[in-house]
Amino acid sequence: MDLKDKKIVVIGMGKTGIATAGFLGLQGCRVVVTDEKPPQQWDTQYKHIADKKWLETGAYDAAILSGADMVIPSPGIPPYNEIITAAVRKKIPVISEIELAFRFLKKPVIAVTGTNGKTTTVSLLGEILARSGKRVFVGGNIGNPLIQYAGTAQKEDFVVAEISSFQLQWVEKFRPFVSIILNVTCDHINYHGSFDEYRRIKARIFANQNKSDFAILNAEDEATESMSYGIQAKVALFSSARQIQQGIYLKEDVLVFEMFDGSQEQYPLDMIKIPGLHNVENVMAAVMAARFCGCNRDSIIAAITDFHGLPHRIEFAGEKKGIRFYDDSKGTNVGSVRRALDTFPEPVILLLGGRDKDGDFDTLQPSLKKKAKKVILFGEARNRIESLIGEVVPAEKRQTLREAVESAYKNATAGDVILLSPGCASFDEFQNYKERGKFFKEVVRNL
Ligand code: UMA
Ligand code: ADP
Repeated sequence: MDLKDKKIVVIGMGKTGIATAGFLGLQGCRVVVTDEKPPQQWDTQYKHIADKKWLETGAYDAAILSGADMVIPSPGIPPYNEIITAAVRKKIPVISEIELAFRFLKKPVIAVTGTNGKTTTVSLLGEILARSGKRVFVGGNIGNPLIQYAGTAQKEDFVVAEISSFQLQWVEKFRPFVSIILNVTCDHINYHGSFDEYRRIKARIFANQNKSDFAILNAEDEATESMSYGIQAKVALFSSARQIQQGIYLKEDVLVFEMFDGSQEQYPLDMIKIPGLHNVENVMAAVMAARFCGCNRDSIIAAITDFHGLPHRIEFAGEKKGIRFYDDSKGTNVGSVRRALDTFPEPVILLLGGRDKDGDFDTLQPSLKKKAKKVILFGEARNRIESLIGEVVPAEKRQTLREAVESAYKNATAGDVILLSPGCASFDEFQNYKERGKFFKEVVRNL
């Protein structure tokens, strides 16, 4: 891709936009950047490019497109943004940062998408590849843009990339060697417009693969299972519920991997230290991806055994008077709340709420009925959630997370689990899910 002397418009001056602008500057482009916020509020990294000769700032409207050869929106800019729609109308190419990065990547990409489990799976895959002696870069939606890596010497053997639906919105040639789609449940509807559109965009992860590549899908996920038709790559499925012919499945206390050459491999279930059947699914996907990258069984087992999960994903947060607390602050959609509830046999007091993302809380009713003793609703979304979950379990409303935790504790008896799995974004009360999880743990400590 020859970008020299091209005028490229970059929208959004967060992590992605700044890294993209920096990369383009080094390619000899004229880079024009814009953001809905004033420059004083741009990511602090902006100071590293602010006075470069190749950089200009422009207005946050379609006038910025005059003479532009290409537009690169940051992932957070929705497709209905007026600069993007104007660019599409004027037939100016719009590509995402991962597309740009892909054109410059020299190493095979293992791309992981799905509504839930991406960060856990890419982190685990990174550990497995490293344990198998491979050099690996782990990046993408997990926090470090791929474009940053594309500008380095690229000495690693593999790139493991967490890929969001936002990043897939504007891809053309992006072609992973191994792609994984863990699941697709309701999320980001306000960005994509509908569940069908969200699902359609997610499926782009396979679109450019060919028969030398691998596509890994969840056989038990309604929305992803049917995606396998039309995929050119070799398709391997994973199932936590039934035997399958090509792929991996859970059978009592082993994972059975039926490989493409007709041979079979087994992995002990007790190597998995992270909780819940959903994590067994993440592990199954990671095992197959690792095998396709040439990792051996012993290293895979060793890395999985040593992987104890990430903070804020059903993380044990303490015990008081026989009541156990779990921090699942990263559970920001209904699908993840459902899987968190499935993880516990005990009566659960669930803390649900925050800033709503149009979640389909009505679909939680069966799980609540089965597992929850009580639901404490908090934050901006509390009234809407109350109207959607109905009266399947006793519910109570509190304004803040602190009040919710205190009330849950008053209502609990020994043997109960108090679970923060909010099913919502955190931005009504906190900077992000990490801050919310830390705050939860602090309140628990001080009870
Ligand atoms: N902005 C606009 N107009 C808009 C929206 C945003 O100008 O309509 C501006 C903001 O003022 C801000 C900048 O865009 O200055 C932020 O851009 P961004 O939201 O794309 O954020 P980045 O800092 O570039 O971070 C992005 C991902 N953010 C989103 O997808 C929203 C990060 O994922 C990712 O880690 C990072 O790139 C590196 O790849 C975050 C995320 O929440 C963690 N992702 C979603 C998720 O996981 O559910 C998809
Ligand atoms: P993502 O990066 O896709 O947001 P994370 O690994 O950070 O995924 O986990 C986010 C939330 O989803 C957590 O609440 C976690 O417990 C839950 N989760 C993890 N894996 C799965 C899965 N395979 N299916 C459903 N929920 C999951």
